[in-house]
Amino acid sequence: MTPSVSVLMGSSSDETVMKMAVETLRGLGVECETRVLSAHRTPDALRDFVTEADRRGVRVFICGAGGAAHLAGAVAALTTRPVIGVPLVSPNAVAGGLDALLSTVQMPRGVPVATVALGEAGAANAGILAAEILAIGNDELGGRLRMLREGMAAKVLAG
Ligand code: RP5
Repeated sequence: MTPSVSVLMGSSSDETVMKMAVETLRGLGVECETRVLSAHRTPDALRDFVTEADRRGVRVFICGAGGAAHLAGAVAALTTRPVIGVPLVSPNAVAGGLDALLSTVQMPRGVPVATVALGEAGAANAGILAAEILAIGNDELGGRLRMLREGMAAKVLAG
């Protein structure tokens, strides 16, 4: 069966952070697949994968990349499915990842990327946001998202 979400990352060195998106999705019962593909190093393979994933019925793309982080933008150029961009802090990051944040968020009008926070918090939120998109018209998933929120609130209030 085609997973609902493709989680892409620009390098295997992004895996530790991007697994937060995967774990969040799986925790919510959302099927996903992961691939390492780069806008710069493997442009042809990226185009082939996104075109095929779109055809298979993947509904949301999550893309994590650092530095000149063009992965999410390149994917958004190839599909009209929602694309969520996770800016990552690469080893040679400028200003703590501001380079990746701006590269991901500053898309031209007409080709949006929903950009989340940097790093692990962003990767987890990308998983939640993808689930929220899929929960439109899926009450069961919506219920699991509400439970996640209630669990967070209970933890805060318990001190
Ligand atoms: C980006 O450059 C990747 O997404 C990664 O965050 C960063 C460094 O990649 P490697 O040189 O470790 O492969 O393209």
